[in-house]
Amino acid sequence: MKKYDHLAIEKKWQQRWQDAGIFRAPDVPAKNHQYVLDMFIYPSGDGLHVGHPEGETATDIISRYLMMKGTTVLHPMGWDAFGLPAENAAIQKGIHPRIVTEQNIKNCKRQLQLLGFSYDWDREVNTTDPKYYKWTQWIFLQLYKRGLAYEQEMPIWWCPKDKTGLANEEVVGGVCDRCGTKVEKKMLRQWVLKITAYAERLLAGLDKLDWPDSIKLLQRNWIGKSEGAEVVFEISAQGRNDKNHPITVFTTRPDTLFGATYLVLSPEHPLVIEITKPKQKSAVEKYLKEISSKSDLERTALEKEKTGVFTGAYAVNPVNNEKIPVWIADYVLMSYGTGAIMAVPAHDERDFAFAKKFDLEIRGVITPPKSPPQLRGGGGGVRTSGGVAYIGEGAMINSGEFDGLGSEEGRKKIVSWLSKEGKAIPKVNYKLRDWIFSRQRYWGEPIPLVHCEKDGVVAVPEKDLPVLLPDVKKYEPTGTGESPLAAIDEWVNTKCPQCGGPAKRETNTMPQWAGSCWYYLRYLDPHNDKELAAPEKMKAWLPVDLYVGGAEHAVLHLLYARFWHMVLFDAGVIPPECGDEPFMKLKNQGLILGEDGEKMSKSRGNVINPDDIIAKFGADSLRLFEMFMGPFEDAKPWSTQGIVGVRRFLEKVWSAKEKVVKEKVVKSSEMQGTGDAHDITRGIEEFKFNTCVSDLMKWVNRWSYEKTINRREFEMFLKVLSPLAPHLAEEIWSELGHSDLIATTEWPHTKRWIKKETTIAIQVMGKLRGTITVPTGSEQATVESAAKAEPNVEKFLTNEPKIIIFVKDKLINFVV
Ligand code: ANZ
Repeated sequence: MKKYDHLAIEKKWQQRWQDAGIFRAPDVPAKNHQYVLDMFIYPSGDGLHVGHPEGETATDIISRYLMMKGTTVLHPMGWDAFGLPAENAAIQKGIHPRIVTEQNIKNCKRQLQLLGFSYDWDREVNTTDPKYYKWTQWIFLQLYKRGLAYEQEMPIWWCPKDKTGLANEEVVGGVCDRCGTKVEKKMLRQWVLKITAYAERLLAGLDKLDWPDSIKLLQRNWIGKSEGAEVVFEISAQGRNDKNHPITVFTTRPDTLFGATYLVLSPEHPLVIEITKPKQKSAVEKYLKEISSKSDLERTALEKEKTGVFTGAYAVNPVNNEKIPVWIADYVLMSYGTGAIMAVPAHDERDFAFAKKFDLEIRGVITPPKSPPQLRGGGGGVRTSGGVAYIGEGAMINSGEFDGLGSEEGRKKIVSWLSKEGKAIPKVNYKLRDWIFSRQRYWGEPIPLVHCEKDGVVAVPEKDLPVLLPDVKKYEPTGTGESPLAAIDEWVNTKCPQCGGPAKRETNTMPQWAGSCWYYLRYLDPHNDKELAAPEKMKAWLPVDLYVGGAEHAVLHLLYARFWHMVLFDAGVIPPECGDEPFMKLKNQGLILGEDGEKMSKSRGNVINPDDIIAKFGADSLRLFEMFMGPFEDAKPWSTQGIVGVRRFLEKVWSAKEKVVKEKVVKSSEMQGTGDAHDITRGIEEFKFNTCVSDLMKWVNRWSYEKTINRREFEMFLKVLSPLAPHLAEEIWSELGHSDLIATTEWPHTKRWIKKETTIAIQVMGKLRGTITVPTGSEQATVESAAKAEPNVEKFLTNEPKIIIFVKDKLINFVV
């Protein structure tokens, strides 16, 4: 027997697939088609580690399976190549980021190709290619023309290490999501995209998507829709020089208005200085200084010790005309609602902690329903006389004529009553903020705008796109809030496209997320230089049927891409037939951890390089093991011992072919393998690849007890093995004498396998004494022991039988 030479086999079939062009997708497919997409890869200098190909293996299995089922599949790959790491490497090594990027792409592509993935490489895209980013810039102009891109001087998050501004989504727990450095607030001129204009659609659209609930929830919370009301409190003039000041608060609980015992302004609220009484002035100023360095997260944490200061002013509660004190506290943010709140300590946890600390009145106005709390929703705490706020809903008390009403009805009635006097309006707020879109770095798409002394901001005409990223001598960020592009006078100074007068180019670049917002459109028509993609090609393939990638993109890429898609849809660039959602079904792979159970990272030294694994065990072993490690969505540690077991399984498949015989012809319904193939088919469709692998293993183990393997069953096995371990399957398929590629054969017709059973007569001395039902084809030993145990038979078998007559599937006769 030849040895299983994985290196030779894998190289050979990768070449054959490429030569035959079997993974090339047509521009306009037949009716039955699927767009299967991986989140494209950031080509890092370290290449891929074994964690990367997990999602890619899954989409490859699905694509190959669908192809064999007769579906036309589009399965492309490309490179998300702008961004900081290439630029940082360029700074360190003194090599142009373009060269670094090219090298990295070459290496990552080589690694992907070693795994035998079924990509249509003719459609490869690279976000840093001017032919690609021309269209990224073009899309920016569509946003700009639709009033969805605006310029603003605003305080933004600034990473002092990366020396660039960040989007809110890129700041996690007060640190830069990329490098872990504590971020700072900085006033900067910014380009901002009005994603908030799409908040409601981004929220509503989630309902039609087949995405993991966890990701939908993250997006819902990030968009953060709150329904409530704005209520006006009046600060009445007290002294001679005082004016009346209306203060508007946002509340989601107008049903608690009678329990509002003080107001709180955010320290940044414009009225703070005006309303503060002379006596409190110095205390207030001191407080404002103290909190200026804190992040929103630190300020609003529930468990945080509350701080604040009294202004000396009083406001009038519009429901009962009571005078209540106005405080300043940092747990109220200027960036949300109106920057002012009515505090209801009896029913809000932060207000409760604050009132306890500063000895303010706590007045309960909602009583918990008597029925079990799970039927009512809401908080489920205890009454206010205890140690906590009751945050749930219930019946209104201490609320004048509203007493007895339920929270929901009470809210409506109070708002409608106050609105007649112009003191309240219903209001919906979103947590979502506009997308800060400029970066003060080099390696990104130039924003295609110029600043003209006369005409102001002017869009670069479409015919002049792309605005090429010029070569610079120094990539280092300046740290001044300007990108390194600002230092190239001959690039910056240009003519205004409108008046021809002197103008300066915008020097900020786009964030890394720009190119990845629309790459799935470009795959449909990657070489088109007239438009981003031809409408008939978009109509043919969109939306993406299956999207696979990491869950870490939940509120970044997956939200941004949906936003751009909706804008392009509204602008008529994406035809109406395609729908306004880009990705219908989403699956997230779990992280593959190092052997030590920690996240793989260079600094921990636990990174496993796929090159080494492929050289030693083969791509098929790696693919199969990635799938066998555990449920697709779960995090799971790498195990080199585990891959040895998978390799052993493939060796068994390799030697099983020696037992294959042609003679026995069996109907597929009579083969147990038909049932295994059925289970494996289901496993693939349900993303349960780990059970697919164990079903394949069980199948092969069964053969170890047989002298021969039926050829028909073996070929069925090879076909269902082929999406998972395609190289080995092709090799054995051709050794069996086939001249076609197994990847292009038809997927077997499978059925749930039901074991057949037969009833057998049991005789003692030729007389019928009973019957038993056994699996069809059972051997004498099995039937004999079962028959002897039958009660009625046992009676007559006083002695050990001298002779046993056995006719398979018919009878057994004991002669005593
Ligand atoms: C009174 C009240 C009583 C409130 C009660 C809650 C419970 P969401 O759901 O997150 O939108 N709030 C409003 N603006 C704020 C700001 N700028 N900074 C901090 N807190 C703010 O939360 C809305 C609630 O958060 C509002 O409703 C307000 O407190 C507070 F029993 O008003 B509530």
